Amino acid sequence: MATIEGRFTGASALRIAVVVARFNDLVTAKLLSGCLDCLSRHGVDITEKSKQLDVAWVPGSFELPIVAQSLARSGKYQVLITLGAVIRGDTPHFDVVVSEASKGIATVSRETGVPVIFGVLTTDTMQQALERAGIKSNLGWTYALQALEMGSLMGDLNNSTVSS
Ligand code: INI
Repeated sequence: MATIEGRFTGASALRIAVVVARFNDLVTAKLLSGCLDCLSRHGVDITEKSKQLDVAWVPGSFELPIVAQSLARSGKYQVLITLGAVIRGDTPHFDVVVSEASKGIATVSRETGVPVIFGVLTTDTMQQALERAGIKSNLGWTYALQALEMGSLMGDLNNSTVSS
């Protein structure tokens, strides 16, 4: 029996890209800071001169998939993290933005084989979003952990050979 699971060690060997939406950047900048804190504490170089981490900004969550697709297709990264915040109270087309972002991100991940973490907060109010971006907990930290796990897991799967 093989047990297949990701690890949180070896992060310094991963190349990671984070794509962040500027819309609601009061929230997304906090998600990014939690994300970078987690990556750094697991050994990822997050300095300006880092060769293992790139951060791309897009206008809103709707644009996350196309930029994630370009980065995934570049072949430079083992894992991507997308960060956004869509708030229902302020967004008549909430369902459209969330639907396109979530479907698009899932499609990029499946079609390229590069894991793409869905770090888009979908809340009813700004207060709820802020609570998830640092006032209570910071989900950016969790998304980074999930990225390390999936980067490691997919790396192991891609390198493994099936023997009988
Ligand atoms: N983008 C978001 O990331 N969150 C939102 O809450 C939001 N609202 O409220 O509309 C939002 N809209 C912008 C959208 O993502 C695109 O950037 C825009 O439509 C241009 O394509």
